[in-house]
Amino acid sequence: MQSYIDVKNGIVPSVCSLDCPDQCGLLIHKEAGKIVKIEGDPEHPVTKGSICNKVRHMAERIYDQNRITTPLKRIGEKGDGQFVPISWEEAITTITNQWNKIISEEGPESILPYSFYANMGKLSSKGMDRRFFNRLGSSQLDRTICSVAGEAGYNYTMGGRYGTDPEEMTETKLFIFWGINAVSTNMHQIMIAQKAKKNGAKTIVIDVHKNQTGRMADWFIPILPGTDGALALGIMHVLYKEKLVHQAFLEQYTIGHEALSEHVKYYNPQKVSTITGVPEEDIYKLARMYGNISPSMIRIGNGLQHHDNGGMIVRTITCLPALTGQWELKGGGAVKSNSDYLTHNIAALERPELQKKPTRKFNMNLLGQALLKEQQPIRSLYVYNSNPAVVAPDANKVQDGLAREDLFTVVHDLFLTDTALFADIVLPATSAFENTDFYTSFWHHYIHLQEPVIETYGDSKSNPDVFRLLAQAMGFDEQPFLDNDAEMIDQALSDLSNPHLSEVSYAALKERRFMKASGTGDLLNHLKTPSGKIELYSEQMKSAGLPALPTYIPIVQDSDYPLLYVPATNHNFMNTIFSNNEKHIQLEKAPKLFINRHDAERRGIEDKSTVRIWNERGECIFTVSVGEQVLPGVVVSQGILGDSSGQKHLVNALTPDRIADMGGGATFFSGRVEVESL
Ligand SMILES: Nc1nc2c(c(=O)[nH]1)N[C@H]1C(S)=C(S)[C@@H](COP(=O)(O)OP(=O)(O)OC[C@H]3O[C@@H](n4cnc5c(=O)[nH]c(N)nc54)[C@H](O)[C@@H]3O)O[C@H]1N2
Ligand SMILES: Nc1nc2c(c(=O)[nH]1)N[C@H]1C(S)=C(S)[C@@H](COP(=O)(O)OP(=O)(O)OC[C@H]3O[C@@H](n4cnc5c(=O)[nH]c(N)nc54)[C@H](O)[C@@H]3O)O[C@H]1N2
Ligand code: SF4
Ligand SMILES: [Mo]
Repeated sequence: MQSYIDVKNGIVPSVCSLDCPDQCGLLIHKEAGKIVKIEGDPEHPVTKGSICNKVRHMAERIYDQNRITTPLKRIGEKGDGQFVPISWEEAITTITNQWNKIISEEGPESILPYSFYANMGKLSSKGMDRRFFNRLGSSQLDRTICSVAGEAGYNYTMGGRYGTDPEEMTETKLFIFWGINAVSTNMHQIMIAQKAKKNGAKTIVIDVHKNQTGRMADWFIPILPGTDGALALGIMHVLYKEKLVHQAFLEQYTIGHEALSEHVKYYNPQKVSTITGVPEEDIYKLARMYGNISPSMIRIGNGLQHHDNGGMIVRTITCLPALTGQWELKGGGAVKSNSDYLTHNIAALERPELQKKPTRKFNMNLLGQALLKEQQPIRSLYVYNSNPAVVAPDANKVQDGLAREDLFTVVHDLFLTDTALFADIVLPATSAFENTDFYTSFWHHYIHLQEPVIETYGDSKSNPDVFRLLAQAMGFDEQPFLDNDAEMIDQALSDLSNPHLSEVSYAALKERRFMKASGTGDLLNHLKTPSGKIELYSEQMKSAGLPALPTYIPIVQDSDYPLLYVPATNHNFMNTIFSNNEKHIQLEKAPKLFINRHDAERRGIEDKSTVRIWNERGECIFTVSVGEQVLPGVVVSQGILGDSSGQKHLVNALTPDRIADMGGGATFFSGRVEVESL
């Protein structure tokens, strides 16, 4: 087969690498070897040729004049952005000399990798990098910033990240988008709901902000942050009381349904209304709709779990489809994540046996504390696939840590990000279009192969290639460091214990580009909970010191600041990706802070005026939007923004670095603030 790189003029297939559930099939149009246009692949069974605006304009990022093309060495103060180009040889030698010195003085655990899934490719995010740091004996990172709390809550109930197949949702009659801004973050889920609407399906959105997703709903239900668990319990109360539960399903497929029916008597709609801000009659109406319309599907979003009680919220909502027997129906159930249908051979890829002894592990949400407070200090940080100076909670603390003179920091990225400004050495990264890799969606059921479609940009290198160079320079001569990309994919897709990938192999993927997980329709007979049933009552949770039955636990009141602050993501950026690209900045326009009219009036704040928002951790300046988009007591902004544009927009300066109830998750949306007119 001809390599896609060799195609100078023409259209070649690809897949989107971004941290987005849709994982679209793409067609890349090339002229003279360069990308001139990106569109959706109409042959992709789920995404069917449509893609978001962000990626439609991806070429402007790939060829952005500010992209870094060579390794760089810092010559100014940390944070001020003065660098000079150096060779790869000098860069690798500088890094490994520093590391050898640190290891001899203070041991390998003084080195910490920091990464996330900005490039979702398995080789790019959990392959040669994991092999390298295992062998190095560095400290390990617990990658908790995104979805762990909710996944833990979902898994206690359902036994794994298994949910409804999006391709079956044409049958769905009721969609509940719960804590997800799907118009921006899962657009094909919206397209499926809109198609189902032609067959009479209804859409409900439950959110703290009437954003673009709330505005397209048949019914938008505003709720106070962190109270969704109580709403779900109120729905259960009505379902049991009005005999809208599916008794035969409960008996056959669940444990704890009797205990639950007693337990939810406490959560009557009157009480739940006081907690959630949802009117009592709306709680009845919602419960009756949920009890009477089938198949129904709950799309469980990330917004729910970025709270102190986020794991329990998701755990509680996850019980609902079982109460009405939705899992038996095509298009019924829920989706939090479908990742486990596509689990590959992780050990073959990451090689845990290369680690000679267990090392300390840091929760990535506590990076600021880790850099500033450790008894045995972290002396070197290696950042890739992530931009912690902006995305991590309590970001001022993180930036204070990054500014430490005695911290040797390496950042591998495509751009001089806010984090890279603090680096001693910056390494240029390839874009995903320049790499070989494989991708699995966490929403639909497909696995994709990516082969390079364009030449490497400048002197940039892929994540696996940089770790191969580092391994060689450190004298790691074991076979795992000699494997090439194709061999690594082959290993990751061989000896699979996951029956859903029984037909998938590197060879098959090379021929077909994407393949669907098989045998995914029989979830109820293969539940991986301890009891093999849907666990409405969970012994496992009890052993972990959590209530065994779904229970409403309020978020932590960490201060007396009067407003709850929810800084979620925006439409035109992907976390911080695109936030430095001119085209996307223009599309996104100026960020706003949404405040309720009552709260604005009490503070003398007028619509479109400039406000300061602050708490004990930091402050931001925003233009305000006054109205009814949020309930009293709540303020919302959109976008994970930084200050380097010269504006005070570092939203994570305000967010707490407390840890959620499950999985070590983040609590971005459980912080409190005050707002004043400037
Ligand atoms: N355009 C775009 N797409 C993206 C991203 C992006 O930055 N931009 N990021 C990607 C990533 S990494 C992820 S994890 C996903 C996240 O995408 P989503 O799953 O949509 O999650 P969030 O954007 O965190 O928040 C979703 C919604 O939760 C609401 N919310 C916050 N707290 C509560 C609450 O207590 N109750 C309720 N009911 N709602 C609440 C927020 O107002 C927001 O509308 O999107 C991915 N896709
Ligand atoms: N306030 C607030 N904060 C949040 C959130 C929120 O909703 N609100 N959401 C949280 C969530 S859910 C997430 S997932 C995190 C996301 O946090 P991150 O994953 O850190 O964010 P990104 O901005 O997606 O990516 C970071 C960097 O990776 C680089 N990159 C992309 N591809 C590659 C590659 O192949 N190699 C290398 N070396 N680098 C690459 C990009 O250029 C970018 O600068 O943010 C979290 N922070
Ligand atoms: S960011 Fe999401 S919607 Fe946009 S092209 Fe990538 S996978 Fe598709
Ligand atoms: Mo995320």
